[in-house]
Formats: sequence, C-alpha cells, structure tokens
Amino acid sequence: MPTALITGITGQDGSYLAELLVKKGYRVIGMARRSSTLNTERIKHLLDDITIVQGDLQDQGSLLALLEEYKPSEVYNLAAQSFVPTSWNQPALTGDVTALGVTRLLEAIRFVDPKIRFYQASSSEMFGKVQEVPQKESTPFYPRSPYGVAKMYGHWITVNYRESFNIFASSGILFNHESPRRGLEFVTRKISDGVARIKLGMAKEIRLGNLESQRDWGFAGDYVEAMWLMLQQDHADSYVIGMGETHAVREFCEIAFAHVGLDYKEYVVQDEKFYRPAEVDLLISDPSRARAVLKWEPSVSFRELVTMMVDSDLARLKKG
Ligand code: NAP
Ligand code: F7E
Repeated sequence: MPTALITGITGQDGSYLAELLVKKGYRVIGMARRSSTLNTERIKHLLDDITIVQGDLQDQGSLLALLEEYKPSEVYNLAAQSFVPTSWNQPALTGDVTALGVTRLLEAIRFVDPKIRFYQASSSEMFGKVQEVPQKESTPFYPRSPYGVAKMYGHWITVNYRESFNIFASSGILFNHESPRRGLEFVTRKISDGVARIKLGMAKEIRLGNLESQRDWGFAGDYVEAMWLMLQQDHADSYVIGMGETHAVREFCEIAFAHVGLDYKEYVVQDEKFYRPAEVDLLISDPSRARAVLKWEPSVSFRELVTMMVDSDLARLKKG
C-alpha cells in the first residue's frame, strides 16, 4: 500500500485528492495546522479512512518529523495562503507560507528521503498580465499580486530542486478550479451561494467587483486526477492544466441566475470594495501537453460546473 502525504488536506483540493487516493488504495496522511476549532468540514466523510497529523509549512521541524515518521512515497503540497486579495493585506505571511513553505518541504524531502515524489500546486496566477494567449508551459510569467509572486517562487524552487538534486519534483500550473466545496470568498462560490440565497428569499443582492475579468474555470474533482497522473510519469516535469476556454465573471452570473429562472442584472451590485489593486484580466490555458502526455481529460463542462454549484448550495441551504 503506497503512502501519500497531502499538505492542505482541509482545503478544497485536499479533500478531492484524499478521496481519489483512498479509492486508489493509498494510505493517506493529511497534514493540518493546529487551530482552536475543528476544521474538517470538507473531509468529515473521510476521517475513518485517512490519518490527520499536525504540521505547518512555516515550521521546518514539523515537516521533517512527519516525513521521518510516515515515510510517504508521494508528497502533494497543496497548502498555501491561497486567497489573492488577502495576499495584499498579508504579503509577508503569503510569502512565508506560499513561497518559502515549498522550500521547507523540499528540504525535508532532501534530508529524509530524496526518492520521495513531490507535487507542487502552482497557479495560472503566475501568468498574471499575460504575455501570450493562450498560456502554456513556456509562456513567460508576469504575476500581478503577492500571491502570484509567491507561487512563482514555489514553481521555480520546485524546478530547481529537480535540476539540482535530481528530486522527482513536478509542478502543476493549474488554472482556476471550483466545486461545491470552494471557499465562500472566491467569486464562483460567492455567486452560487448568493443565487441560492436570493432564490430562497434569504438575500436581496450580491455585491461583486470586476465582472469583466475572464477565467478558465474547471471542476476541482477533475484537476486532482491530473496531480496524481503527474507523479506516475517516468520523469518529473511541469504541466499546464485547464479547460482551454475562458468566461467572464459576468457570464458566470448570467448562467447561475438563469438556472433558477432569474436575471442577474436585477440582483448583482458592483462594489468598489471588491476591485483589486492590480487585476489579472484574461486567463485561458493551452493544456495540450497534459492531454498528450498525461492523457488527462476533464469530465465536467463550464456550464455543468455552474449549475452543479448552484444546485448544491440550494440543497444545502434548504436543509438548513
Ligand atoms: P484552499 O481551499 O484555500 O486550501 C488551502 C489549504 O492550505 C488549507 O487546508 C489550509 O488550511 C492550508 N494552509 C494554509 N496555510 C498553511 C500553513 N501555514 N501550513 C499548513 N497548511 C496551511 O485552496 P485550494 O483551492 O484547495 O488550492 C490548493 C492549492 O492549489 C493551493 O496551494 C492553491 O494556492 C493552489 N491553486 C489553487 C487553484 C484553484 O483554482 N483552486 C488554482 C491553482 C493553484 P486551513 O484549512 O487551516 O486554512
Ligand atoms: O477571483 C473577480 C476577481 O478570487 C476571480 C485562487 O484559487 O484561482 C483563484 O484566484 C476573478 C478575479 O479567484 C469578485 O477580481 C469579481 O478577477 O475567485 P477569485 P482568483 O483570484 O482567480 C487561482 C488560479 C489561484 O491560484 C488562487 O489560489 O473574479 N471578482 N468580483 C471577484 N473575486 C472575488 N473573490 N470576489 C468578488 O466579489
């Protein structure tokens, strides 16, 4: 039975990846940071099948100790300060966790067992002010937030440990991926939750920022499959993962409201508060390398993703 360590197990992707690896017969060790309240909402259905251990990307010793104790053959680094607006309010923390945290984990691998296969959760936010359309592995980066800058460091340190120490370290440059388990502050979930509340008479409006920015949105359940595939290859590498299409926030609103028979124009209010100091206007992936090499194919379309999220929030809120 192979053992995998997942950092960020309590997050959206951590929960889907844990499900996938348990199904594949892995012993799954999930690293969670200490908190004063339980934070296992997304993985409560898995708690009998996985082991939760305490550790923090800011604490080198905890990472070394976990690798020594559990001897994983694969490590998936999904932990990060992942909310872009917070990265302007807490840029140093974002750098410490999202950038330097990657080095701490790679150092732990180097000292404990350099044969461990490593996955780094890199991001399309690294493309930022895009230098090429669509974006592929060779597209130059131009990050537009402290988060994007930190992810760029995480990506390059992963490539560097691959080249310097021959560690099997792969970087997945994933475009936005969403689900009913997405955090409520991200725009897709904010919209699906807001639509459900308006439909059920619990809210009157949704306040949003820039409706014109365009994202390449896919389903998180499909994207964790790509992470696993990257660690099953003969060689470590970097791959762009996305749907190869782009949609504006406005279009997400339109489909989500129309799904429950409403017109978004009557309920969406634009609010300066949600605009960013520097915006990423347009992201669209070219995932042809991942499709050819990893044989990765997404199963959920953009429209299916939007309606899945709205239906899920409606069901959750109706249950009370
Ligand atoms: P998420 O829901 O925000 O989850 C982030 C996870 O990181 C949570 O489990 C969080 O724990 C943990 N964490 C934060 N700081 C930590 C620390 N100092 N030590 C240990 N754990 C810490 O993010 P996600 O959407 O699942 O994304 C997973 C990864 O992929 C992230 O690295 C993200 O930046 C990256 N990514 C995401 C997307 C996307 O569209 N979702 C796209 C590209 C890349 P708590 O629960 O305690 O907060
Ligand atoms: O914003 C616009 C906002 O916060 C998407 C993270 O997972 O994906 C995510 O980063 C767009 C932006 O995601 C609101 O200005 C409008 O243009 O859902 P988001 P993100 O910033 O793209 C990447 C790939 C990651 O790696 C990150 O970890 O939507 N927008 N109005 C809004 N955004 C939010 N959050 N809230 C609004 O009210």
